[in-house]
Amino acid sequence: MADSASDVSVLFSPTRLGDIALANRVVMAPLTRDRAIEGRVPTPLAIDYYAQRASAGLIIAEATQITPLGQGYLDTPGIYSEAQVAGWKAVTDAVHAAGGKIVLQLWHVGRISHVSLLPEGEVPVAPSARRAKAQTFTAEGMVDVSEPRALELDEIPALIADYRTAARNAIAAGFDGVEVHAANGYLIDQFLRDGSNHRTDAYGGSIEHRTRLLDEVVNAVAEEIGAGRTGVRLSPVTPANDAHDSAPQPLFERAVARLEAIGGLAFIHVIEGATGGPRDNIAFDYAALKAKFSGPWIVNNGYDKAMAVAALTAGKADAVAFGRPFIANPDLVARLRQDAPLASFNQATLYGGGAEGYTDYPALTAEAVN
Ligand code: 8OZ
Repeated sequence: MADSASDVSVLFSPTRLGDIALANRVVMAPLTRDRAIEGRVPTPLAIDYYAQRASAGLIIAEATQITPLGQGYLDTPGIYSEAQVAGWKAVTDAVHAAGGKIVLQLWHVGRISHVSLLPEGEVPVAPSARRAKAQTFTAEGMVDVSEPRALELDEIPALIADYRTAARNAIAAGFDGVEVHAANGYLIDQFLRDGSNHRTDAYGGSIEHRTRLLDEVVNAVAEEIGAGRTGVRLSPVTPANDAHDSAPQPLFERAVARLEAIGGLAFIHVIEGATGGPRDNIAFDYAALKAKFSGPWIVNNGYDKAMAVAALTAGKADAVAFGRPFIANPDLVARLRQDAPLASFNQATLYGGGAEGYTDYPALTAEAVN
């Protein structure tokens, strides 16, 4: 019989997510911080910010747009220019020097954008020309998102090519892999759901059609950089950004089955419940979802140490992603290990600004960071 100490140790035991070896099961979830002020290049402060958090088994770096048209918030970073690749290279070098692993979250916001954030004359693109009931953060503060236009069928190959190029750029920038952002009501999620996808072509209508873009994007990325370096984030029942679907259980089971068929993906990362909110907003059978996939499974949303240990011990997950706890606790792994108190973050410095509320949250002690 395992005693309680060895039960807890599961959280700090090594594992592999595809080609990526992790020192522990504590993953840093992607966190948008809106500090990429110059050329949508990660701020130089991001070098320290991520290096401070390198004791995570894996860092999933913040959502990063694959193309200028994929941006939906002020000052989020990209991975489509040489300057962005160079900026990210400094980040990955610092994380690796500190002994960590880091993947990049590849992001296209689709309709969750505003014309002021896009290249001159462009409007947001989406599966269908239906505006989301959602707001975004611009130079003028929070505003309603703009009316999108529907992507033409013949634009989809170029969109998939943008994901492929972004994945190649991420590897050139030294990342250990990528996470395709297919969650939280952004472009791929907009295609998945019948609340936002009203297309009548091969990318809309049936579940088979609505899961096609996800499948093609992840296939392209996996082909480009290797399936073992490619992960995917899903959020089956989140209402974030006006995401909704009439039948999420069969939809996401089919989505995961298609990802399984690609073979050898590094991981699937599932947000359980409402992103950053209640875990039980809509009933959903996560075990049935996990049963469709033979690879590593990361769970997320409101986990504490006891919940994380319970999920790992019960075989419900291979790793647990913590988002908000990492903001004010750069040494979260050490704090969890020691049952030390967790600091809370300042909401006012979450998005935008400089070092304050970003790189100035202290570790418990200099030694404890390891
Ligand atoms: C918070 C603010 C802006 C964007 C997500 C990338 O929800 C985000 C995001 C979160 O996935």
